[in-house]
Amino acid sequence: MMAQTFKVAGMTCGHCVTSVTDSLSKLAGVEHVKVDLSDGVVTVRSKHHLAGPEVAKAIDDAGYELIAP
Ligand SMILES: [Cu+2]
Repeated sequence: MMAQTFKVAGMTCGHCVTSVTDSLSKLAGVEHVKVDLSDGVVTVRSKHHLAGPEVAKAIDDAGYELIAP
């Protein structure tokens, strides 16, 4: 199990948190997603290292933007 943190732009409310959490939770190996709305930091716990482009796409699909890995 490992944890990675990502900075995400555009999240403003609980709905945004749910959208990003749901999208990232669908990635293979992801076990837990925690979103800190106040600073836009998303922590993902997973069975293996997640590739940046994979994470960026999941966040983009949810309608937000990965601004820093
Ligand atoms: Cu929102």
